Amino acid sequence: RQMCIRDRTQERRLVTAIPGPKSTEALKRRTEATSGGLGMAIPVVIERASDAILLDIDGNQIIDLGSGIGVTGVGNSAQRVVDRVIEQVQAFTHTCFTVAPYMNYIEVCEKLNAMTPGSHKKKSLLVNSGAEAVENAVKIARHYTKRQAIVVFEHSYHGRTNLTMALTAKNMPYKEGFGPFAPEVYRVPMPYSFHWVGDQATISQDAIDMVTHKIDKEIGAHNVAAILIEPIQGEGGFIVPPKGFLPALAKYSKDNGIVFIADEVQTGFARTGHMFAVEEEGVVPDMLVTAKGIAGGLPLAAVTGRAEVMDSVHASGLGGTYGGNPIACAAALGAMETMEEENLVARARHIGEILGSSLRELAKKYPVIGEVRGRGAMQAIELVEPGTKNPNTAAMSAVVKYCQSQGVLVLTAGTYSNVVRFLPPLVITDELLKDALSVLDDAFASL
Ligand code: PLZ
Repeated sequence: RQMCIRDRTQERRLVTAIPGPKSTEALKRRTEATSGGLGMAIPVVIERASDAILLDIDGNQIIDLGSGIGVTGVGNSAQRVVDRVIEQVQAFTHTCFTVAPYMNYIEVCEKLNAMTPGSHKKKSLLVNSGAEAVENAVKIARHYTKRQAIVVFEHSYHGRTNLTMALTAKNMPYKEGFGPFAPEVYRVPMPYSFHWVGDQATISQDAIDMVTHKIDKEIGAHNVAAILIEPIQGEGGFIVPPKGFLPALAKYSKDNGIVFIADEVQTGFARTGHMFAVEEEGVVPDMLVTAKGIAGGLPLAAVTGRAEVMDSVHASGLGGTYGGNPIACAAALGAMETMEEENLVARARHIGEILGSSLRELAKKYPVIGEVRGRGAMQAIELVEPGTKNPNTAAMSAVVKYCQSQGVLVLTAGTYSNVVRFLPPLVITDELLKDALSVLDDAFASL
């Protein structure tokens, strides 16, 4: 902890403008040295971080409401993660699990098998990124079912590799110019209630009818290997499916021998006030894909699924040099221990209450906020031209920029680029969260 900034308190503190002079200089080198294809949410260079505070090289302390896109739920440089990583890096750094196995890979899989929904026998596979985990889930589902078609949804996001670009909905910036894309991927309607044209009262059933009609008539259910869905869509704009939709999809999958895959890369690990978001409606997926929050910031991802599905692949059909690297596994054990011991599921619900009520208050005051949605510590506001549902990208950019200038980092999202999303570390203090929300209020007042 001394290595971090925990000697300072968790508080927002600005000593220069954002960006300060040192960041401005350093960002010139960024432009010179790094690919222009990379984005940047906030123009500062980070020196240290702890829990929900980022310290930049100019000495500014910024409140982190993004957790590095939903990764540092347990806090940045969380103590149990740091301790276990140091111990592991001194013990050994790499063998490759498929060359010479080690215990902490096995322990992470045991934990995942136990903590994911369903009492059936489960097995896991570890890889490096969310996209790689999604790719492996698709590989395994195809191998198991001996079918090829994959059904995905409007507004979905599953990654940036070739297959996962095909699975992802939004063209710009993710797919533009990067084709051709992988075949046998079929996109079906998503019940996005805020923009749904039909009756809200019957949205869930109407959407299920549309999806199953498309599958039955255009693909053939017997050709579908997997239905893949984020239980709350992340990059798409925190779109929460209406009640009943996920259970109905799971049932349709079961009835038709289709592997039901939940992509919990963004929703996983206590984020939504459940360990996994599918638990809200008691849905038990055949496979569950995790990444981000699994290891407190180290690169790790996993596929956890029914033993008979996961074991259907021939030996050496799955793998990779770094998948389940021992240092990342050590971090995951530290992160999982933190989730349990600090009861981060309950903490996410508590954050959800503060966040939800504050955002709803703001929505009453500022008609530019069209909708507040999400669950637990995963909530967002969709910005519109007042009185309409037309996207207001300009307002989104202005709000984000204002927050940054005051030392609050918020992320954006949305198919229509008009969503401000909140993914705070689950260990953020109430005071820090309330301070950040008061800045957000000022941001809307300044519009
Ligand atoms: N599935 C649901 O949210 C990653 C993307 C950031 P990787 N989302 C953040 C960016 O702009 O690249 C994500 C996700 C869901 C899969 C992924 C992919 O996870 O670890 O980024 O590969």
